[in-house]
Amino acid sequence: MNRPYGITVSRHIMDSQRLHPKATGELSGLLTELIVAAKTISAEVNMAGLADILGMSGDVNIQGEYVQKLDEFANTTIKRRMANCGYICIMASEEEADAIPATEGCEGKYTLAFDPLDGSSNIDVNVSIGTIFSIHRADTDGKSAGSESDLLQKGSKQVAAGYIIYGSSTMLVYTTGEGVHGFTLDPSVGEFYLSHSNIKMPEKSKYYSVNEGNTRYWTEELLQYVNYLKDEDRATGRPYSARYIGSLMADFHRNLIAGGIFLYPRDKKSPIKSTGKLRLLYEAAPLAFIAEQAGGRAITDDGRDIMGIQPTSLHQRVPLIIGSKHDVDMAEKFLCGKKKKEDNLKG
Ligand code: AHM
Ligand code: MG
Repeated sequence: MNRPYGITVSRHIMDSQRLHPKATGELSGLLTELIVAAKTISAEVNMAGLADILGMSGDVNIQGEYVQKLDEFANTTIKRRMANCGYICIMASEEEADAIPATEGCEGKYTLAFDPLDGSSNIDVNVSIGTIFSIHRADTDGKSAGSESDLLQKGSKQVAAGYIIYGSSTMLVYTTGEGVHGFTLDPSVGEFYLSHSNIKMPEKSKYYSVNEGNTRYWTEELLQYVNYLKDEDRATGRPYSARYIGSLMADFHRNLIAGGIFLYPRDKKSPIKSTGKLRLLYEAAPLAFIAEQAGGRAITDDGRDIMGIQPTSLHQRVPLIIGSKHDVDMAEKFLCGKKKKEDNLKG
């Protein structure tokens, strides 16, 4: 078969590093190690229907959810590889209660927060799922152990973030603050090739993604906004179409490429969701970095910039409104009480 591929992800990372003469190569090394872990997980996810790894492991994680076997596999794969890689001092995983220190003697200057397999409730039904990561620089000299406070940094201080989506193909999407780049895995050679250079999210979209089963638990402002999206107004491209898969990677990735707004607001369904469902460190902040680098925006349902939130705990949850800039701007107007559905009907 003719494979007209060009740039591998390793070359892309090295080329970006060369633009920074003072770079030590440690961030490149870290990303390279993470990509190896991702390829291992990708291979396992692709085999999931055949090997005996579908279903529950029998354990319950820190969030009180049942752990799927593939969750456990992904968590262990990343944890083991990164603890010994020499580039990070401390990690946090969505699946673990406490921070995970690097192996003694292997400490580096970065921290890593990761969701090993987001959307894992979809594993058994073959829906796209993914690994999300967020990298900060620690306050240590790179030779000593990191502490939890090194992990509790604002999204605006991230040095890199990305995700690997295990879908119809496996894709890596990452940013180091110089645009967002996407790579597709050729499983036959085990290499990620640049397939989506400098991704830009369409500024305005025609899709919204939200779990409408929770409507009765929403605020009036949110209800008004979603009803506004469903009203007919050809001039502003409404009604919007609904697209909700219930797997953040699948919903976010579609919106990144095709445009759209994703909402997981706080709701009154359960006390756990009184501050939203998604986690700041493992989901909201890294995706906010990617969205902003692609020209999009990410806020909470009371209009705070996700990137500006100071985390106070490893598993903190936040309401997340993320996607095409114009759509997030409009959502903000409704949610912050500056716009009502009636205003719109007047023009
Ligand atoms: P997880 O981290 O336990 O997998 O949960 C996060 C997932 C996201 O992938 C998705 O956007 C959301 O939960 C869906 O939640 P809901 O089923 O409440 O709509
Ligand atoms: Mg998750």
